[in-house]
Amino acid sequence: MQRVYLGLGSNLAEPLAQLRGALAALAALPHSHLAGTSGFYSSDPLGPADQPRYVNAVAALDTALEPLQLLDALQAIELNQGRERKAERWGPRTLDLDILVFGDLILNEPRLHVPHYHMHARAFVLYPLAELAPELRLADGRTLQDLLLACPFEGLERLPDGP
Ligand code: A4P
Ligand code: MG
Repeated sequence: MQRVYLGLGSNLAEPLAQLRGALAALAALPHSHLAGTSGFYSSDPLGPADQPRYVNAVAALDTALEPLQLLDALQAIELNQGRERKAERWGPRTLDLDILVFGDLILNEPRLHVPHYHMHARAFVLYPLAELAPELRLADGRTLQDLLLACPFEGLERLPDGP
């Protein structure tokens, strides 16, 4: 079993329901155990501004799946929840599931970069992650606490409604 942290994001078609649906699907993954879920956070869109605010969360998953098997499973969940992949970078989506951290692994394959290449500077990833793993150290040696110090909470709102 490897401890994996997953980023969840949605800004279309009832984001809270999208995240709850995704958590139920993660809990049902084979050879895996959903070990924890952060609260839900609202933030302004990063990227094109003409799209709704996002709701984000982080989940801890213990899994015996291989990294690419897990990616396939996550993409199947995204599609099942109406995700359409469009050419526009960082455009709106019903559900985005990102592998943030996969044990101590560093992967740079065409389909999978781990740790996730943009997580280091994103408040909507780092603050929910800190709820689950405040002592986390990335494979490159950087600690989550150091990343948080460089990443203001500004613009992020922890929602009263959680998982
Ligand atoms: N891929 C590579 N590494 C990974 C990984 N660690 N986890 C590949 C998941 N996928 C990974 O992803 C494109 C390809 O990345 C996949 O086919 C996979 O093989 P995608 O989900 O189809 O496209 P995307 O999500 O639009 O691209 P990208 O660059 O991953 O976008 P991000 O970084 O996920 O950003 N603003 C707020 N406030 N909150 C958000 O959650 N999210 C985005 C999307 C933009 N703005 C946001 C938010
Ligand atoms: Mg993605």
